[in-house]
Amino acid sequence: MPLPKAELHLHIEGTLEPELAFELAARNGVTLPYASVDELRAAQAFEDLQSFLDLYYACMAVLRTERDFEDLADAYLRRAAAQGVRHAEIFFDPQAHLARGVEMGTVVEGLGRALAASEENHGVSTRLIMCFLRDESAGSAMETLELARPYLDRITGIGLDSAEVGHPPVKFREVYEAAAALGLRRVAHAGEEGPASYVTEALDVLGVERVDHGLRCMEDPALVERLVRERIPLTLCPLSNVRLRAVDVLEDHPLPAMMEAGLLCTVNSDDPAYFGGYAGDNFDAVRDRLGLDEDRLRELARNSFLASFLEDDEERRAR
Ligand code: ES4
Ligand code: ZN
Repeated sequence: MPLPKAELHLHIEGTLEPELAFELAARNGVTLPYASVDELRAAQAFEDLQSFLDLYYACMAVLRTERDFEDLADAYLRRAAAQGVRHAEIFFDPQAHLARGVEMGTVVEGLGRALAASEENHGVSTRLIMCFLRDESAGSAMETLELARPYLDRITGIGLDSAEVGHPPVKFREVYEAAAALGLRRVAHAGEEGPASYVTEALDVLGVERVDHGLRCMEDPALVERLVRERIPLTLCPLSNVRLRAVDVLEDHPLPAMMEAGLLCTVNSDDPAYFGGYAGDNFDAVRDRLGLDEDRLRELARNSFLASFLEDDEERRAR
Protein backbone atom coordinates (compact mmCIF):
# COMPACT_ATOMS: atom_id res chain seq x y z
CA MET A 1 0.00 0.00 0.00
CA PRO A 2 1.38 3.42 -0.93
CA LEU A 3 1.73 6.00 1.89
CA PRO A 4 -1.35 8.24 2.27
CA LYS A 5 -0.33 11.67 1.09
CA ALA A 6 -1.60 15.06 -0.08
CA GLU A 7 -0.60 16.49 -3.45
CA LEU A 8 -0.06 20.25 -3.24
CA HIS A 9 1.69 21.09 -6.51
CA LEU A 10 -0.19 19.76 -9.51
CA HIS A 11 -1.17 21.59 -12.69
CA ILE A 12 -4.33 19.92 -13.99
CA GLU A 13 -3.35 20.78 -17.59
CA GLY A 14 -0.08 18.95 -16.92
CA THR A 15 -1.99 15.71 -16.31
CA LEU A 16 -3.08 15.53 -19.96
CA GLU A 17 -1.65 12.18 -21.05
CA PRO A 18 -0.89 11.86 -24.80
CA GLU A 19 -3.60 9.19 -25.20
CA LEU A 20 -6.28 11.50 -23.78
CA ALA A 21 -4.89 14.43 -25.82
CA PHE A 22 -5.48 12.49 -29.05
CA GLU A 23 -8.90 11.31 -27.88
CA LEU A 24 -10.00 14.89 -27.13
CA ALA A 25 -8.43 16.16 -30.36
CA ALA A 26 -10.60 13.70 -32.32
CA ARG A 27 -13.70 14.53 -30.24
CA ASN A 28 -13.28 18.28 -30.81
CA GLY A 29 -11.91 18.29 -34.36
CA VAL A 30 -8.64 19.86 -33.19
CA THR A 31 -5.35 18.97 -34.93
CA LEU A 32 -2.30 18.41 -32.72
CA PRO A 33 1.10 19.22 -34.22
CA TYR A 34 2.10 15.54 -33.76
CA ALA A 35 1.03 12.52 -35.79
CA SER A 36 0.85 10.00 -32.95
CA VAL A 37 1.09 9.33 -29.22
CA ASP A 38 4.68 8.14 -29.74
CA GLU A 39 5.62 11.30 -31.61
CA LEU A 40 4.11 13.44 -28.86
CA ARG A 41 6.01 11.49 -26.19
CA ALA A 42 9.22 11.92 -28.20
CA ALA A 43 8.65 15.70 -28.00
CA GLN A 44 8.89 15.51 -24.19
CA ALA A 45 12.69 15.89 -24.16
CA PHE A 46 12.99 19.33 -22.53
CA GLU A 47 15.91 21.76 -22.33
CA ASP A 48 14.42 24.03 -19.69
CA LEU A 49 11.13 25.42 -18.36
CA GLN A 50 10.30 27.35 -21.56
CA SER A 51 10.73 24.36 -23.87
CA PHE A 52 8.28 22.45 -21.65
CA LEU A 53 5.81 25.36 -21.52
CA ASP A 54 5.75 25.51 -25.34
CA LEU A 55 4.54 21.89 -25.54
CA TYR A 56 2.23 22.27 -22.52
CA TYR A 57 0.40 25.25 -24.08
CA ALA A 58 0.24 23.54 -27.51
CA CYS A 59 -1.36 20.37 -26.13
CA MET A 60 -4.04 22.12 -24.09
CA ALA A 61 -5.64 23.29 -27.36
CA VAL A 62 -7.62 20.02 -27.23
CA LEU A 63 -9.44 21.16 -24.03
CA ARG A 64 -12.61 22.92 -25.21
CA THR A 65 -15.74 21.84 -23.34
CA GLU A 66 -16.86 21.36 -19.74
CA ARG A 67 -16.77 17.63 -20.34
CA ASP A 68 -13.13 17.81 -21.49
CA PHE A 69 -12.12 19.47 -18.21
CA GLU A 70 -14.22 17.02 -16.22
CA ASP A 71 -12.68 14.01 -18.00
CA LEU A 72 -9.17 15.43 -17.52
CA ALA A 73 -9.62 15.97 -13.78
CA ASP A 74 -11.40 12.66 -13.24
CA ALA A 75 -8.56 10.76 -14.98
CA TYR A 76 -6.01 12.54 -12.77
CA LEU A 77 -7.92 11.85 -9.54
CA ARG A 78 -8.21 8.15 -10.42
CA ARG A 79 -4.45 7.88 -11.00
CA ALA A 80 -3.62 9.94 -7.92
CA ALA A 81 -5.85 7.78 -5.70
CA ALA A 82 -4.08 4.64 -6.96
CA GLN A 83 -0.78 6.15 -5.74
CA GLY A 84 -2.02 6.97 -2.23
CA VAL A 85 -3.15 10.58 -2.75
CA ARG A 86 -6.01 11.34 -0.32
CA HIS A 87 -6.15 15.10 -0.82
CA ALA A 88 -5.23 17.21 -3.87
CA GLU A 89 -4.86 20.99 -4.18
CA ILE A 90 -5.11 21.47 -7.91
CA PHE A 91 -3.76 24.37 -10.00
CA PHE A 92 -5.42 25.54 -13.18
CA ASP A 93 -4.39 28.21 -15.71
CA PRO A 94 -7.53 30.10 -16.81
CA GLN A 95 -5.64 32.64 -18.93
CA ALA A 96 -4.30 29.86 -21.16
CA HIS A 97 -7.91 28.86 -21.89
CA LEU A 98 -9.42 32.35 -22.09
CA ALA A 99 -6.82 33.18 -24.77
CA ARG A 100 -8.27 30.34 -26.88
CA GLY A 101 -11.85 31.48 -26.41
CA VAL A 102 -12.68 28.99 -23.64
CA GLU A 103 -14.60 30.77 -20.89
CA MET A 104 -13.86 30.78 -17.18
CA GLY A 105 -17.22 29.11 -16.49
CA THR A 106 -16.45 26.21 -18.85
CA VAL A 107 -13.17 25.52 -17.05
CA VAL A 108 -14.39 25.91 -13.46
CA GLU A 109 -17.70 24.10 -13.97
CA GLY A 110 -15.99 21.22 -15.78
CA LEU A 111 -13.19 20.79 -13.25
CA GLY A 112 -15.73 21.38 -10.48
CA ARG A 113 -17.88 18.45 -11.56
CA ALA A 114 -14.96 16.01 -11.28
CA LEU A 115 -13.81 17.53 -8.01
CA ALA A 116 -17.28 17.47 -6.44
CA ALA A 117 -17.56 13.72 -7.12
CA SER A 118 -13.98 12.92 -6.13
CA GLU A 119 -14.44 12.00 -2.46
CA GLU A 120 -17.18 9.55 -3.37
CA ASN A 121 -15.58 8.17 -6.56
CA HIS A 122 -11.91 8.17 -5.58
CA GLY A 123 -11.62 8.91 -1.85
CA VAL A 124 -9.70 12.10 -2.63
CA SER A 125 -10.69 15.46 -1.14
CA THR A 126 -9.83 18.46 -3.30
CA ARG A 127 -9.22 22.19 -3.47
CA LEU A 128 -8.85 24.39 -6.54
CA ILE A 129 -6.11 27.03 -6.89
CA MET A 130 -6.27 29.52 -9.75
CA CYS A 131 -2.86 30.43 -11.16
CA PHE A 132 -1.90 33.60 -13.01
CA LEU A 133 0.57 33.40 -15.88
CA ARG A 134 3.50 35.56 -14.76
CA ASP A 135 4.64 36.20 -18.35
CA GLU A 136 1.28 37.93 -18.97
CA SER A 137 0.63 41.44 -17.62
CA ALA A 138 -0.52 42.28 -14.09
CA GLY A 139 -3.58 43.87 -15.70
CA SER A 140 -4.49 40.57 -17.34
CA ALA A 141 -4.15 38.81 -13.98
CA MET A 142 -6.45 41.40 -12.38
CA GLU A 143 -9.04 40.91 -15.16
CA THR A 144 -8.81 37.15 -14.62
CA LEU A 145 -9.47 37.60 -10.90
CA GLU A 146 -12.54 39.68 -11.81
CA LEU A 147 -13.78 36.95 -14.19
CA ALA A 148 -13.43 34.42 -11.36
CA ARG A 149 -15.66 36.41 -8.98
CA PRO A 150 -18.81 34.32 -9.67
CA TYR A 151 -16.87 31.11 -8.93
CA LEU A 152 -15.01 32.03 -5.75
CA ASP A 153 -17.06 29.55 -3.72
CA ARG A 154 -15.14 26.86 -5.63
CA ILE A 155 -11.68 28.50 -5.60
CA THR A 156 -9.58 28.26 -2.43
CA GLY A 157 -6.60 30.31 -3.47
CA ILE A 158 -4.37 31.83 -6.11
CA GLY A 159 -0.94 30.94 -7.45
CA LEU A 160 1.62 32.24 -9.93
CA ASP A 161 3.20 30.09 -12.65
CA SER A 162 4.69 29.96 -16.17
CA ALA A 163 8.02 31.57 -17.23
CA GLU A 164 9.68 32.79 -14.03
CA VAL A 165 12.89 34.63 -14.91
CA GLY A 166 12.25 38.31 -15.69
CA HIS A 167 8.82 38.20 -14.05
CA PRO A 168 9.47 38.80 -10.33
CA PRO A 169 6.71 38.44 -7.76
CA VAL A 170 6.49 42.24 -7.21
CA LYS A 171 4.83 42.54 -10.65
CA PHE A 172 1.70 40.99 -9.06
CA ARG A 173 1.57 42.93 -5.78
CA GLU A 174 -1.85 44.52 -6.44
CA VAL A 175 -3.47 41.28 -7.65
CA TYR A 176 -2.32 39.45 -4.53
CA GLU A 177 -3.61 42.28 -2.34
CA ALA A 178 -6.99 42.12 -4.08
CA ALA A 179 -7.10 38.32 -3.74
CA ALA A 180 -6.26 38.52 -0.04
CA ALA A 181 -9.09 41.01 0.46
CA LEU A 182 -11.42 38.44 -1.15
CA GLY A 183 -10.32 35.85 1.42
CA LEU A 184 -8.27 33.76 -1.02
CA ARG A 185 -5.20 31.79 0.11
CA ARG A 186 -1.92 32.72 -1.58
CA VAL A 187 0.89 30.59 -3.00
CA ALA A 188 3.39 31.25 -5.82
CA HIS A 189 6.04 29.46 -7.85
CA ALA A 190 9.40 30.94 -6.85
CA GLY A 191 13.00 29.76 -6.99
CA GLU A 192 12.42 27.12 -9.68
CA GLU A 193 14.50 28.80 -12.40
CA GLY A 194 14.43 32.21 -10.73
CA PRO A 195 16.80 33.31 -7.95
CA ALA A 196 16.41 32.97 -4.18
CA SER A 197 15.47 36.67 -4.04
CA TYR A 198 12.17 35.78 -5.81
CA VAL A 199 11.33 33.50 -2.88
CA THR A 200 11.98 36.32 -0.40
CA GLU A 201 9.89 38.68 -2.53
CA ALA A 202 7.00 36.21 -2.76
CA LEU A 203 6.92 36.08 1.05
CA ASP A 204 7.39 39.81 1.69
CA VAL A 205 5.44 41.37 -1.17
CA LEU A 206 2.80 38.76 -2.07
CA GLY A 207 2.28 37.34 1.41
CA VAL A 208 2.38 33.74 0.23
CA GLU A 209 1.92 31.08 2.90
CA ARG A 210 3.48 28.28 0.85
CA VAL A 211 6.20 28.37 -1.83
CA ASP A 212 5.96 26.23 -4.99
CA HIS A 213 9.38 24.71 -5.75
CA GLY A 214 11.57 27.13 -3.76
CA LEU A 215 14.54 24.94 -4.68
CA ARG A 216 16.98 27.80 -5.07
CA CYS A 217 16.40 29.03 -1.50
CA MET A 218 19.44 26.88 -0.77
CA GLU A 219 21.62 29.61 -2.31
CA ASP A 220 20.68 32.01 0.54
CA PRO A 221 21.40 30.67 4.05
CA ALA A 222 19.55 33.55 5.74
CA LEU A 223 16.45 32.72 3.67
CA VAL A 224 16.70 29.03 4.61
CA GLU A 225 16.86 30.04 8.27
CA ARG A 226 13.76 32.19 7.85
CA LEU A 227 11.78 29.47 6.01
CA VAL A 228 12.63 27.06 8.83
CA ARG A 229 11.76 29.56 11.57
CA GLU A 230 8.45 30.58 9.95
CA ARG A 231 7.58 26.97 9.02
CA ILE A 232 6.90 27.96 5.38
CA PRO A 233 6.15 24.80 3.37
CA LEU A 234 7.93 24.16 0.07
CA THR A 235 6.19 22.07 -2.59
CA LEU A 236 9.10 20.30 -4.28
CA CYS A 237 8.77 18.33 -7.52
CA PRO A 238 11.85 16.11 -7.92
CA LEU A 239 11.06 14.44 -11.27
CA SER A 240 10.09 17.82 -12.71
CA ASN A 241 13.42 19.30 -11.60
CA VAL A 242 15.31 16.57 -13.46
CA ARG A 243 13.23 16.83 -16.64
CA LEU A 244 13.51 20.65 -16.73
CA ARG A 245 17.21 20.46 -15.85
CA ALA A 246 17.06 22.38 -12.57
CA VAL A 247 19.25 19.48 -11.39
CA ASP A 248 21.41 17.27 -13.65
CA VAL A 249 20.35 13.95 -12.17
CA LEU A 250 18.01 13.02 -9.35
CA GLU A 251 20.98 11.90 -7.25
CA ASP A 252 22.04 15.60 -7.13
CA HIS A 253 18.68 16.81 -5.81
CA PRO A 254 19.00 18.91 -2.62
CA LEU A 255 15.91 17.35 -0.96
CA PRO A 256 17.91 15.41 1.67
CA ALA A 257 19.94 18.51 2.55
CA MET A 258 16.77 20.58 2.68
CA MET A 259 15.14 18.18 5.13
CA GLU A 260 18.35 18.05 7.14
CA ALA A 261 18.26 21.87 7.33
CA GLY A 262 14.80 21.64 8.91
CA LEU A 263 12.78 22.90 5.95
CA LEU A 264 9.14 21.80 5.72
CA CYS A 265 9.43 19.90 2.44
CA THR A 266 6.70 18.15 0.45
CA VAL A 267 7.06 15.96 -2.65
CA ASN A 268 4.71 16.50 -5.58
CA SER A 269 4.35 15.75 -9.28
CA ASP A 270 3.89 19.18 -10.99
CA ASP A 271 2.97 18.00 -14.54
CA PRO A 272 2.95 14.21 -14.28
CA ALA A 273 1.96 13.50 -17.90
CA TYR A 274 5.08 15.36 -19.04
CA PHE A 275 7.65 14.56 -16.34
CA GLY A 276 7.39 10.82 -15.99
CA GLY A 277 5.34 10.23 -12.90
CA TYR A 278 2.55 10.92 -10.42
CA ALA A 279 2.91 11.60 -6.68
CA GLY A 280 3.72 8.00 -5.73
CA ASP A 281 6.30 7.78 -8.53
CA ASN A 282 8.01 10.87 -7.10
CA PHE A 283 8.02 9.28 -3.61
CA ASP A 284 9.46 6.05 -5.06
CA ALA A 285 12.15 8.00 -6.94
CA VAL A 286 13.38 9.88 -3.86
CA ARG A 287 13.39 6.62 -1.88
CA ASP A 288 15.32 4.70 -4.53
CA ARG A 289 17.70 7.38 -5.78
CA LEU A 290 18.15 9.77 -2.86
CA GLY A 291 18.27 7.05 -0.24
CA LEU A 292 15.55 8.54 1.96
CA ASP A 293 14.60 6.04 4.65
CA GLU A 294 11.09 5.10 5.85
CA ASP A 295 11.12 7.79 8.58
CA ARG A 296 11.94 10.51 6.06
CA LEU A 297 9.24 9.27 3.65
CA ARG A 298 6.70 9.29 6.48
CA GLU A 299 7.83 12.81 7.39
CA LEU A 300 7.23 13.92 3.78
CA ALA A 301 3.75 12.39 3.80
CA ARG A 302 2.92 14.00 7.16
CA ASN A 303 4.27 17.36 5.92
CA SER A 304 1.95 17.20 2.92
CA PHE A 305 -1.11 17.21 5.18
CA LEU A 306 0.37 19.83 7.54
CA ALA A 307 1.13 22.10 4.58
CA SER A 308 -2.32 21.64 3.02
CA PHE A 309 -5.18 24.08 3.39
CA LEU A 310 -7.34 21.35 4.95
CA GLU A 311 -6.68 21.87 8.63
CA ASP A 312 -6.95 25.65 8.48
CA ASP A 313 -10.29 25.34 6.72
CA GLU A 314 -11.57 23.18 9.58
CA GLU A 315 -10.28 25.70 12.11
CA ARG A 316 -11.86 28.57 10.21
CA ARG A 317 -15.20 26.79 10.17
CA ALA A 318 -15.02 26.13 13.91
CA ARG A 319 -14.48 29.81 14.66
C1 ES4 B 1 4.82 24.64 -14.65
CL1 ES4 B 1 6.92 23.15 -13.86
C2 ES4 B 1 6.09 24.63 -14.07
N1 ES4 B 1 6.70 25.77 -13.74
C3 ES4 B 1 6.08 26.92 -13.97
N2 ES4 B 1 4.87 27.01 -14.52
C4 ES4 B 1 4.24 25.87 -14.85
N3 ES4 B 1 3.04 25.65 -15.39
C5 ES4 B 1 2.88 24.34 -15.54
N4 ES4 B 1 3.97 23.70 -15.08
ZN1 ZN C 1 4.47 23.95 -11.11
